[in-house]
Order: sequence, then C-alpha cells, then structure tokens
Amino acid sequence: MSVASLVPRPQTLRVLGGHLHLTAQTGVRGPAAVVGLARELLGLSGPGHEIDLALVDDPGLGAEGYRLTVTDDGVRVRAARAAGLRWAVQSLRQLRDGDRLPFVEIEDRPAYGWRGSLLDVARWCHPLPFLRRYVELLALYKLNTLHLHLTDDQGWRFEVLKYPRLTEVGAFRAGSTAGHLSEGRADDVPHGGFYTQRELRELVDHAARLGVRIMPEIDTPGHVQAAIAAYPWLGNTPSRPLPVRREWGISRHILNVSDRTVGFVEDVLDELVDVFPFTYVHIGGDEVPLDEWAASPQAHRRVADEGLGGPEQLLGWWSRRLARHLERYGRRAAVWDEVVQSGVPHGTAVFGWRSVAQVEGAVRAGHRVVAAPYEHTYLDWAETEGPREPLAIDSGLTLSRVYGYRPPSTVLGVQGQVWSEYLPTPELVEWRAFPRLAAIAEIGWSSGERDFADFRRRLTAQLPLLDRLGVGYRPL
Ligand code: TNX
Repeated sequence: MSVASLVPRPQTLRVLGGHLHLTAQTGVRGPAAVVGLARELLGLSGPGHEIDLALVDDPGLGAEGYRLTVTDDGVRVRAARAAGLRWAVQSLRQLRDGDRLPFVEIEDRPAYGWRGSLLDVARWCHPLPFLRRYVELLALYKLNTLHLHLTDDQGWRFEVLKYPRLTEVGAFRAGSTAGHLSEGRADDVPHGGFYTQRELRELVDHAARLGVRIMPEIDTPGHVQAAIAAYPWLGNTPSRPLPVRREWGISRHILNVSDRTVGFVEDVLDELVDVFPFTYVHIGGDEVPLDEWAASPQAHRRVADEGLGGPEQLLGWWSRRLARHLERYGRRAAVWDEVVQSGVPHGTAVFGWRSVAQVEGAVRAGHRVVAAPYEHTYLDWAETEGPREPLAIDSGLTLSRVYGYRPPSTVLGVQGQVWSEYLPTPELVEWRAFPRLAAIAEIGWSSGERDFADFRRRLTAQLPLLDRLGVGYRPL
C-alpha cells in the first residue's frame, strides 16, 4: 500500500524514511479513557510501551487535534483532550501496513467541530449490532456525530415508558412500499421493531468510547403518523384512526396544537434526554403539510392566542415551545431548515437540507448551521443509474459530487444523510454509505486545497482496511 494514505487528509504530514516494526511484545500506554480502545483497535496488547499516548496542556491542539510521530523510538501521540488521542489511534490504524508503521510526523486537527452522519432507523429498523458497527465505521473516518432518526410516519423506534403504545403499536406496520414510490404499490409484509432505552444507553456508551456523540431525532410535528396511530388524540381528527404508514413519501397527518399534545412531546423529550447526554436534540420540523392546521379551529385559536400571522407560523411556535423545554435541561434544539421562516429559537442548530442555497441562507440569517444539502450529502441517492444499482429514491450523487461540496466556513459542520426508504438491510446501508461517507469526513476535517484525484488515491489505498472489516462498500 502507498505510504501514509490517510482519509481524511491530515493538516500536515511528513513521511520520513523507514518503519517501526510491531511485534507481539508491542504495547500501548496512555490515559485510562483511551488505552483499552487503542489496544483493541490496534490489536496490540504486548507488555511494552512503544506506543505512548499522553494528554498535554497545549490549547493549540484544540478539542480534537493531535500530534503524532512514528520513529525508531516508537509512537508518540500528544493531544489536549482524549478525543485527539482517539483520532490519532484511528490514524495509526490507517497508517499501519501489516506489522509495520511508516515513520511519520503528523500534526492534525479538524476544520469543523461537527462531522456526522444521519442514519434513518424509522423507515427500516436496523438491528442494534449494526448501529454499533456503524458508529465504529464513523470513528474510523473521524466522524464524531451520529444523528439517529428514530421516528417517522412508518415507524416509532424509541421506547417511551410513559407511552407504551408508541412502540407496541407505532413500531409495527402491516406492509411497505414495493418498488419505487412512483409505482404506487405496497406489499403486505409486516415490518417493525424498536430499541429499548437500555439498548440505546449501551449504544451511547459504545459510541462515547469511540469519540462519537449521538444526537437523537424525534421528528415533529410532521412525519408522525406512527405516533398518531398509537395515540389518535395526538392528531387533528382523533375520531378517524390511522394505521402506521406503509408508503414512503410525506403523510398529510400532523400533530394537533393542543397543550396536551405539546405536553406529550415534552414527556417524550424528558425520557429522551435521560438516555442521550449529547447537548443537541433534534425535534424535526421538516416537510409539515399545513392542510390540517389550516382546517382546524383549534389551530386557528392557537394562532390568535399567540398573536401569530397565520397557521404557517405555528411551526415556529411549536419549535420554540419544545426548545424552551429542552433549555430546562441545558440542552439545545436542532431543527430542519423549514423552521427558519417562522422563527428559529435562540441557540438552535439549523440543518440546511433543501439545497446549498438554504444552507447559505440560514448562515446569512445568523444561525448555527449544520450543512446537509441534499444535492451533495444525501447518500441514500444512488451514485449512478445502472442495472447493478439497487433501487434508490434518485441518482447522480457521485463520490466526486459529494467531495466537491464546500460548506461555508462558519457552519458548525457537515453531515452525510442515509435515509432508509430504499435501504431495508444493513448491507444496502453500507453500499450507499461507503465510501461516500469518507468524502463527507474529508470535507469536514481537512482544510486547504481539494484534489479529488489525490483523495481517490488515498481512499483506494484504504479500501483493504474496509475489506478486512467486512464492509460492503460500493467499489470505486
Ligand atoms: C426528505 S430530508 C426527507 C426525508 C426523506 C428524504 C429522502 C428531510 C428532512 N426529509 O423524510 O427520507 O427526503 O431522501
């Protein structure tokens, strides 16, 4: 393999001549928080301490930066925080060629503090062991955030102790879209599943050990048909029961605006923040058809009581209510960019998804923004059309198109979205997510010149590692 082909590309890298040889005696020493992980990921648990990890008081390294040297004397890693040591271990994993590590000097730190991937487990409930593995693969590329899309029209996956029907009823559907949504067909094959709070806590711990934070999303006030199926009083026409939705696409049914319904979502958030310690909690706000609110006397009363301009401003009101609730826990809300028009609460992170222009608009409006524009980061889209390509919502999102995205410098960071309508199995998720997530990782981590040919060469050199890990990526 070519020497020192790291992905994402480090800020500075010098390759010196020569190699360090790893043996059964080679060992790791370092702070308790990372030494076990380092031994495990490097497969080095010998009695020696050639691999020396240490924290130093050097603010210049930032929250995630590290300095790494490999010389005749061994490996020396220095970072200001444990996160930097963890990323250095991932670099060592990538640098390694069998039992040899090339002599290098690396000084590295990320361009953006938020480098993530959304995984949609609502459309298809992917098994928990796969979520653990997905987190491990994010960490390999120094992606530090898993955005877990836990609820949608087609399924509710988060156990809520106060409202057991959310998972008893809302986690199961009678069938699914068959073929592409545009064909208008559905099957009768039941699908369902959910994660217990205990399972999710374990996932959070597993991710934290790897340096990955998990931001949960409870999507409201649209994309909630599964919740309304469980508790019809949440909807705008409680007398007409709804099933958990089978078809992909957007349900017209949204939550009503009663205090009881807001209280319900607050109760859900109470349990959610107890499971997920990360500062941000995503409360949705995307694709909210307003027909039901426009036709609802209750919604019009709410508009009047709150002094809003019309039902279209209820989305902002809704988000502000939930954001205020999260603030009581010292948390911040995250929302999709639709909410910007009707007033985003202070401190909220806006996820710009409806194009690069929306990302830039939200930045100009002064928001904290995570860049997730569909035309560069929707990894559920196929790269190309072709007989060998599995079904996808759309196509044309090539590796180079992902790589070519340049987020504004002032965003929090960037994220690759893996919506799962057409990804019913972990194998298909891996096919879509890899290797394009590596391009997302490089956009989020590396500064300076973008050279796609160089990226492709380094990525190619890293593919044997993915092969060894058994990742079912789409070949270049
Ligand atoms: C739009 S992106 C959605 C999702 C779909 C996705 C499919 C967003 C905030 N909403 O519900 O899964 O498109 O690409």
